[in-house]
Amino acid sequence: MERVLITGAAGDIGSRLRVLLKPVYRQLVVSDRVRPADLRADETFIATDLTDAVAVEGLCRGIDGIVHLGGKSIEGTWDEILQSNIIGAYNLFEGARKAGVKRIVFASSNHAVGFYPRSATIPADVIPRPDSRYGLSKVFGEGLGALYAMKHGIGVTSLRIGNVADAPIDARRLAIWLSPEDLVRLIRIGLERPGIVYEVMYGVSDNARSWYDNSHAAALGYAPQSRGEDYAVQVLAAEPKVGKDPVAEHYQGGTFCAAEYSADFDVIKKSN
Ligand code: 15L
Repeated sequence: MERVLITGAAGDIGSRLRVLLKPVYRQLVVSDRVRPADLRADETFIATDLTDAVAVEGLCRGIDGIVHLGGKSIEGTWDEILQSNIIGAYNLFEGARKAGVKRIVFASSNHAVGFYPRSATIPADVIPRPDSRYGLSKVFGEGLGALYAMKHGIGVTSLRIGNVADAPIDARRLAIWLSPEDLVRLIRIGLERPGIVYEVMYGVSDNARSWYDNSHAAALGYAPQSRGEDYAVQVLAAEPKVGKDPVAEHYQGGTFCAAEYSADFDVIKKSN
């Protein structure tokens, strides 16, 4: 892996990875629709709109591996999600195929499986239960990954990322927190580990309260070094005690599940 591309490089995770992956890959190319405000002189930046298939194909030319973060990273209208995360992701995989890219790490999300209850511990091969149009677009991206891996031989890894931050920010994130350094460990497996065809891993640190069975990631060599539990006392002390939404509290996806919710929760929750 010499020439690695990060899409969505101006976002929060992208900005962190621009710094953390710079010493790892000799030629790091960073891309987004808009130039990151803090772009340094030694960074190679190419402005690209993911909905522009021709431009995306050009962006992929000469690239060995891609970390695809680009698109919308929260819930949006159908048209926003369609343009950024469905058409955008399709253009990215198709551009990568045409350019002969060897590896892609796709930033999926916990929201691809957000409608599992917090009482469950789910493995990587669980049936998707997206909790939003955003989560649905991540299921689509995972599907693209499997298709382009099996049909075109690109080594693809989907990371169902929890929440990337310096520390867990609330009780829910104690279960799904991912430190930036552990994210780099996962990305390096996806880009560098020999023999990757198509893999799904949960993007979480070593969290005692995790809702995920990440044994598949461990088998691929993932050994997280950050522990969510180290922050539990202060996070739980700051957690509001009242006024919580029962749907958000029941499911792993939290408020993404509760937004626009119109089912009969008492009936639905009995099914799982
Ligand atoms: C995500 O997928 C989002 O990109 C991020 O903004 C957070 O909302 C995160 O999930 C989360 O669930 O905390």
